[in-house]
Amino acid sequence: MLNGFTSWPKNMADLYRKEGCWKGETFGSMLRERAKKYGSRMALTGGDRNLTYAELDTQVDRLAAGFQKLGIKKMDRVVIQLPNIVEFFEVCFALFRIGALPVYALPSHRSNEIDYFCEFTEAAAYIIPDMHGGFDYRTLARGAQKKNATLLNVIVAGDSEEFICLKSLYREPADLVETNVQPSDVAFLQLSGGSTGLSKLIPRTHDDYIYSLRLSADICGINQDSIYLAVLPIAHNFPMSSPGTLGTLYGGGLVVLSPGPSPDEAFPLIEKYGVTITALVPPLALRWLEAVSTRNYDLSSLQVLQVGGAKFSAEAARRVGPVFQCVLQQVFGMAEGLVNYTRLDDPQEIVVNTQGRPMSELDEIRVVDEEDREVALGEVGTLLTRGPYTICGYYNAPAHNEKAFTKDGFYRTGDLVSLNSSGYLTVEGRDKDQINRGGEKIAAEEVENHLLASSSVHDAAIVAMPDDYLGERSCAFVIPRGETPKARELKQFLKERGLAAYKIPDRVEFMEAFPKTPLGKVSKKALRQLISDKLRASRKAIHK
Ligand code: J2J
Repeated sequence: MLNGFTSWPKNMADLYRKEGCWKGETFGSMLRERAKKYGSRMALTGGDRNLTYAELDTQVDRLAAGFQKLGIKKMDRVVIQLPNIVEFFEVCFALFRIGALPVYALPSHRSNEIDYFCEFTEAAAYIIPDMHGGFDYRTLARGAQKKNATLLNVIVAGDSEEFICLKSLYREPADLVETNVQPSDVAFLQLSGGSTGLSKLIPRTHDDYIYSLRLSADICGINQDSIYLAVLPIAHNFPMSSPGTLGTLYGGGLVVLSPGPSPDEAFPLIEKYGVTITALVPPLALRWLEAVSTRNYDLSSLQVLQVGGAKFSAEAARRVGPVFQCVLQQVFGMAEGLVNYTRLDDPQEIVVNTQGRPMSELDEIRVVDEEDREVALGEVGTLLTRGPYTICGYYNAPAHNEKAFTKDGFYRTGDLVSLNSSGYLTVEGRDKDQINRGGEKIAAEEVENHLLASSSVHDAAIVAMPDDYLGERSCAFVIPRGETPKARELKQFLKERGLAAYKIPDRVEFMEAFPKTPLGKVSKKALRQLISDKLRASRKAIHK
């Protein structure tokens, strides 16, 4: 068992097995079975690479043997930071097969995040592309290796320079030494959006994650004829599991990898492969809605367009069906577990106005007030949840877990929701200190701590400001120390500290003192009000 992992209480685990949620599968065995069943059918296509189920299975054995040769063992953590390429799946399944744990970094992460993941997980390896999006990932590897003695292996998909070349690792399938991987073992560490300090890590087991894939594939109508286009970064939980790439592979469909999310990259792939389902965050859905009329691609194969990760406005939701001639599915999920879907045959008003209902009958949800008392049906409250695929604790974070979970094991999502009489949830806001920048989550405290490291900052508070396109952007309120710095200097300061670009505040406002709550804490509510009033006033001035 992995140290720092909180497993389900025995009575709950027994229940989930008895109810048939956890069927005792592992990712390694799942791929082996799919290869037997679907052998010559295409599993993955991306760039200039295609793999059938049988080929993927063999490649995975070959690479798993190579990882073993390098000394990577069961329970070792391996930070993976790869773009949407076929190698991502070879790497993940090879690690699953030997029981090592991928830690899913995103391509947008920089030294601030990567150094932390490597250090916190005591990673044995870090796997990167050479260059992607004009950025050289080998520079991150050099920094991470300097700071982390345990990081013995840096593996590069591409030109490896002084590091290990991924291609050189593939051995004979027969070289693989069978590892005893249990369905109840942790399979990987996913990242949380975070609200306090750095992202917490989320341990997901084979049992619980595969259950979520099975349910997702069923609810989203995935079968052998499904063709899923991955446009969001594939390491993120939404395009990975709801049903995402892994749910599609679970169901025997084809996964098509788009190098990026723009209509000019994705639309040709939809036409070429006859894509049936894809997943977007709201700002991308808006961009695609605008792009359809000015592009000349046949998108008629599309049956389901999923939107999730952040609140999708009802007005935009109404446009999806008519513009794409397909079904909209709203998805409200979280890497910690719980996923809600609108169902494919739900009436239009449910699909447009709600974010769906939990996927499992064994998901327990409570909508509560500040004292954890359940609110009346239809009232807004904080969402708490517990269930067969929702974690019972973050990895190695006992103090944080005390706050993030109730005594009886419910996860505090930090989302403000209302529940209707048919069990559907509508997301009404948030009571966690986080900014949701079009699906990308920013923990305010993390960025505030970086700003406080500047000699020109006395105090800092980061809040969300409304934005037509992204839904929210971030605004940093800063009390300067001494002479007021320029906003651009502070942004540059954060960039130099290695912060991922999406975390750098979109706007900086200077002030002499922060508004306070009656208890004397900084009132973020007042700050949010202040910036949204200011934006509204400046918009009015422009329109005069
Ligand atoms: C409003 N807020 C939403 C929605 C997520 C499927 C889909 C999304 C994620 C994801 C995921 C929202 N409307 N439709 O993992 O499997 C906000 C909530 C939630 C947080 C989780 C999946 N869908 N959110 O976005 O771990 O605040 O997962 O708690 O990145 O995103 O973020 P994350």
